[in-house]
Amino acid sequence: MSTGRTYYLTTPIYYVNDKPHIGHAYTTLACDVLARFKRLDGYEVMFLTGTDEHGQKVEKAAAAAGEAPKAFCDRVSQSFRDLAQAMDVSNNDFIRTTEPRHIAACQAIWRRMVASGDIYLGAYEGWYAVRDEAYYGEDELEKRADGKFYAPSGAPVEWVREPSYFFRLSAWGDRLLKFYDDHPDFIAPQSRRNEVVSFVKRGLNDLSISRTSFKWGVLVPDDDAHIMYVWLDALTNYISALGFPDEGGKYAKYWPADLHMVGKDIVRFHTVYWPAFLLAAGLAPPKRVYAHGWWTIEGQKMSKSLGNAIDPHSLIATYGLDQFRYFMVREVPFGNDGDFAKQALVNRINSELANGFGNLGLRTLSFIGKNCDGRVPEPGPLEADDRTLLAAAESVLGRMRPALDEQQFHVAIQAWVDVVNAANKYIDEQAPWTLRKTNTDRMKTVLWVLAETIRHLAITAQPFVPGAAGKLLDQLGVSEAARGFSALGDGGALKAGTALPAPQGVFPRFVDATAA
Ligand code: ME8
Repeated sequence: MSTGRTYYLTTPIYYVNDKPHIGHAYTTLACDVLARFKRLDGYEVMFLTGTDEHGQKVEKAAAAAGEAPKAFCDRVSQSFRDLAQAMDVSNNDFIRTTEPRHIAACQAIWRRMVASGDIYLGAYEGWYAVRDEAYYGEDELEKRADGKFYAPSGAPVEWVREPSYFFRLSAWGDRLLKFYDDHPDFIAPQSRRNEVVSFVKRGLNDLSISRTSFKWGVLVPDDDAHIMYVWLDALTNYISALGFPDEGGKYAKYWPADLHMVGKDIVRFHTVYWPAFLLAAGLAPPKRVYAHGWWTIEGQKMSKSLGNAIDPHSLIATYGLDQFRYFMVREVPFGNDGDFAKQALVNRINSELANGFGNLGLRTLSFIGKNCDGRVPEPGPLEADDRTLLAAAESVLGRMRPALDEQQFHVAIQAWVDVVNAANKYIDEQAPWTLRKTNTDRMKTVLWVLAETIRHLAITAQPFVPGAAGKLLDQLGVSEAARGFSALGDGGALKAGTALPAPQGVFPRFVDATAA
């Protein structure tokens, strides 16, 4: 089904200092929805995720765990891989920054920035936050009652003084501003774009891009007293996974990336440093960086000290994978911050999945099973209400596509929910249980219209709830080959007489067994 169109999207690579939680799950799931959507829409998709394994933060975490850094990274990186698998994530590759292919790419981009005159040797003296792996100016810091300084993120900072290579970021301000002007969609949402533009307009300092006071990183070419700053190392993952410095093959096919999906905490690294590094190296910047919002847990910030981080595996075990996936991208307008509350999850899955879509599928297919000999019924002439519902079902894709091209997951899902609701209203109004006694021809038409509507809803729901959507398509007798978006519309319509397997519910109502 290849159209020759490609789509490359990435998650951040996650630090292995800590085990994965729903914040990480969120970004990865959002990307998985897009990757699946684009594949169904005929694109060749490259979807990358992975782990960020170098730097002081990881080195300290390994020491605290009493493990050698590499063994520690192997173990924690595997837990991110396991989570992706448990969430049925369809990534095409998983990059680790300790892999030789990645180290080669880092050294190659470094050499190119040296060749362009953008790197020089000096000494860094200033504040550094290990938790953020970021440098801060004194004017950005807050002095607290304990007499210590803290970054705007709340991370403690320490004073660092050591020889360092610098990237001439100060020379890139005007070129970055021009790049943002020429590429109005580069940073989204708009609020983040405004923040970045005003940050760059205030003037940029040269950036320290190497460290000498610890060893856990990629060696600087021709000077192994230095290791590369972990953010230069980490950002390069997006091209090392494409085989850079080989600029043919996957690199030629997929770069520049269509989308780097990130949390709002790391927007500056992706929209200021990364395009500047790439431009300095003579490489194209990515097309778009989307910075989504931040989750809190039952109203509180997720934090190690509060111990309130939620393990996605336990949510999947309790509520089901499709239910968890759906909630994550449905609940909060994408781009905004959101609060994770179990009651909201239960309400959402019971109203839209169990009572909404699940019930529609089960009612219709059970009725067909009992009253049409378990075969797709033969429709008669369509009436206005039938045509209205079918037209709505056929229009879902056209409403989802522009919404997802702007990463507005909640808008795309709302378009789908509107049709689920319209179909449930139609079944109540047409009352096939009454037609069964009064007009079986009309009953068959109504059931066919419903089955055809469910086919559209299930095909378009695959990116969000792949398991349940697949089961419904099985129950409608739709072959694997007829599940792409090109099968939507009349061309792929269900054929009367097709034998259907016994129907089964795909979205049970969630009843809290522990509630009194
Ligand atoms: O920053 N709400 O890795 P990281 C929403 N290694 N998203 C959240 C979240 C929350 N409460 N907590 C984490 C790093 N995330 C670097 C990235 S990329 C070249 C290097 C998500 O393990 C969100 O996507 O700290 C955020 O940007 C990312 O996890 C940070 O993961």
